[in-house]
Amino acid sequence: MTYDSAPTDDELDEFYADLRWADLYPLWTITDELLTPTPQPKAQPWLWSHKTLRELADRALRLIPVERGGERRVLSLGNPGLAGTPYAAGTLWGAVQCLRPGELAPAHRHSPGAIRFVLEGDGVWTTVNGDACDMRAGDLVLTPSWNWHEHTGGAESGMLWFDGLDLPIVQALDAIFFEPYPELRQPAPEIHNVSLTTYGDRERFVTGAVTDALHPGHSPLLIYPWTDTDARLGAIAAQSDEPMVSLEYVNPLNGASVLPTLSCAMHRIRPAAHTHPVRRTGNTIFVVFAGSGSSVVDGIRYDWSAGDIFVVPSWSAAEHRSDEGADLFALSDTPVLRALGLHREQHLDEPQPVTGTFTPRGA
Ligand code: GTQ
Ligand code: FE2
Repeated sequence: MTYDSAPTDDELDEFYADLRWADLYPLWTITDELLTPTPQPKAQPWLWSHKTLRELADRALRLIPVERGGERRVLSLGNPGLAGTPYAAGTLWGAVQCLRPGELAPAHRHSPGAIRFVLEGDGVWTTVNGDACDMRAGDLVLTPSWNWHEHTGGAESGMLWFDGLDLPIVQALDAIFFEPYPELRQPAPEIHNVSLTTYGDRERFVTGAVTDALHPGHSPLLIYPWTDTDARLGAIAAQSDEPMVSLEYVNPLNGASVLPTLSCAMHRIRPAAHTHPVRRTGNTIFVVFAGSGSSVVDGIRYDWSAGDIFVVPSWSAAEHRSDEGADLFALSDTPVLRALGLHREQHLDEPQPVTGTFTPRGA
């Protein structure tokens, strides 16, 4: 074979056409889109305001029944950068869900794992593999992969909770399975919150630096009541002069993240505090549970208050500030990045210059 160092344009055109015909791509033309110096997530930093979420959830409550097939009254956060996919970030599903009083969201199971963080209200319980977990504002409830689960509405109305799932990860791994339970509901348990009675006296938070250990299983504790989370945050805040104190909800048996794919944390920002900017691999959804403040993400300021939900994509620099103090729930895919040796973190020395402010829909 001789090597032609001066091919003609026609030869090259024909060659590239034949590559396309043969379902082959020449890497040398796409190297810089594929092997970017740093992560370039398609998802953008974004914020959904509580006002808009609440208003549209109320209309869904009025207009849409919950039935087998549709399964859930859920409004999923669709990141505008992801062009029509119902995902909050490339790896994370985030949504708000609501139920009418006395309503049932029928039992099913699926390979994606889910967490629920209650924003407002009271009276709903989620039955997870036979264990009825009561849900009140600030509680975290787990429905791990392949566990049967249904939601039952009590007498109260106006309940709204945040759903987080690893659905996009399981989807990317082509490992989605779904099955409806043969009946609408699992047998009604006589007592509720059995996992809490069983494991509730064990250590179930990691404080300080949030560094989840890895475990392929999920936490056997299925409910983390807000009263405990709040008390623990208060205790560590009293001993710390950091601008923000954090705790991660963990498996009480081994200190691992609550689900193999998802880590859940609660951050308490002190009044008049400003956190140091940091970027890390992996996506995070922040749910503002209490208070108000703002976050600067890649130079844009996102003002937030209770009930707002915002996304910080992988490798975006983020810092938070609050005047009155605030509690931020955070859901991330960190355990996956750690398991695969892809976790990286970079602390920035200086606060980011702010070049603009974000206006959420409906503001
Ligand atoms: O409540 O079971 O947001 O199956 C997405 C899928 C919630 C649920 C979601 C689900 C559920
Ligand atoms: Fe589900």
